[in-house]
Amino acid sequence: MRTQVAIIGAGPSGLLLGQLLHKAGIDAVILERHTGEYVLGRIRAGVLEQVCIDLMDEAGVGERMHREGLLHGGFDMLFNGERHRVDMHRLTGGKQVMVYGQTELTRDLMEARSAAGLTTVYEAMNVRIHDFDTSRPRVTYEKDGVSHELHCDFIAGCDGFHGVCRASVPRHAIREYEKVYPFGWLGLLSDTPPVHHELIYVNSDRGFALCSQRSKTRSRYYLQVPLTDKVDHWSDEAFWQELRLRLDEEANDKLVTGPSIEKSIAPLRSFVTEPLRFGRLFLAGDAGHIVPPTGAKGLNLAATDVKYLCNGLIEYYRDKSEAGIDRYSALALKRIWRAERFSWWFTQLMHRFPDDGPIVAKFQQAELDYLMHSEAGLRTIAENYVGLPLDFGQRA
Ligand code: RFL
Ligand code: PHB
Repeated sequence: MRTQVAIIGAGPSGLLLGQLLHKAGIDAVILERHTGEYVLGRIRAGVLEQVCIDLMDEAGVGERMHREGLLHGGFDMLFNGERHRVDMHRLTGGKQVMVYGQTELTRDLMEARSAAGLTTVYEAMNVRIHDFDTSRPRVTYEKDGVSHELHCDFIAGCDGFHGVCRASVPRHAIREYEKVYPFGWLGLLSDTPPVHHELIYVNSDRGFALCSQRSKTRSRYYLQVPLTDKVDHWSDEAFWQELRLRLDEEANDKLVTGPSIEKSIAPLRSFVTEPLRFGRLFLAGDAGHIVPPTGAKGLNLAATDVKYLCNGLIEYYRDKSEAGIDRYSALALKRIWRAERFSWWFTQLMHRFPDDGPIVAKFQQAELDYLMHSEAGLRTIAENYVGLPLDFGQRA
């Protein structure tokens, strides 16, 4: 088989890239290790920035998102028993974010891909990438026990943090930066109405909590937990009890509890790979970087990587110019480091770290108190949360 771009991974990065390339008349094949149902079963991101919303529109798959997504113009911060609202809409000159689950976004992209008759090979096993330091890269894989070879011009590594693409790069050619946090997030999804119409980020003496949502009838809550905790040891009852202890009276009065439909623990990590291009191989999304979820940036960064990469590939095929693909790594990394910085800062501001004493909790409360009463402080949070424009830092 032959294609122009071989995309490894059918998560949001791979599917969005496939769709944008298709719109530009560029042929791509996607190879995915798991089944489509498995990919859709992973409960992950919930908040889309405007640039991500725009990219879904550009890919021609925004219709259901606009119908079902919930636009949010602000969120609450709860600390020291008090609630403060960050009015993103006012602070950023009218910008908003959209609550629309990664599962739904992935489903829309998958359906558009199959409606257009484009090739995605699910359950592609033992995917290996070859010769990406030449002009004739190849990908080999097995499907139903049969070996296949895919010839291509480029390989897009959209295969997430544990994928094969980054792992195939010679160690001397790559630099990795990493910080692992000493706690995880225990997430619970339930068919109960959200406790509040916007998100609530909570810094409490018992640790961080987040009240999020997927729709007006589906809630997503998170609790900071020690890394040693196991999800099986958390009954739904224990989860709700602990959440109540981290919320204020107003939220506790409104909280509706119910059985979980999903419960899992995610570790928190900051991670960046430099560069993101190795000859004819490009890394995009979680394959190249990870952020802790506190700033809701992971999926959004994946989408903007894909946009930069797609622009470069279009320039290559349409204008016969390599300038765009040559720029990809540096351009994407600039945006990535800004989001990494924000996510790390917001994480250390909102969580209890095991080695920090009571003085650090006081520092956090003083910083939060300052930020919530300073126009500049509020704006810096709002501006980063809604997402910096694609060309931020490049304008005169
Ligand atoms: P994915 O989603 O991991 O998809 C990679 C795909 O590649 C496949 N794969 C392979 N296929 C073939 N061969 C191999 N050898 C392969 N190895 C792997 C995998 O099966 C998979 O299908 O990466 P992608 O596409 O780059 O997307 C990234 C996002 O999923 C991620 O950044 C976000 O979910 C992060 N995230 C959030 N991001 C936001 O923007 N806003 C949020 O509110 C938000 N909340 C979150 C999050 C992530 C979380 N977890 C669990 C990590 C909340 C949580 C709890
Ligand atoms: C989510 O709804 O899953 C979510 C929302 C905001 C975050 C992280 C996760 O910062």
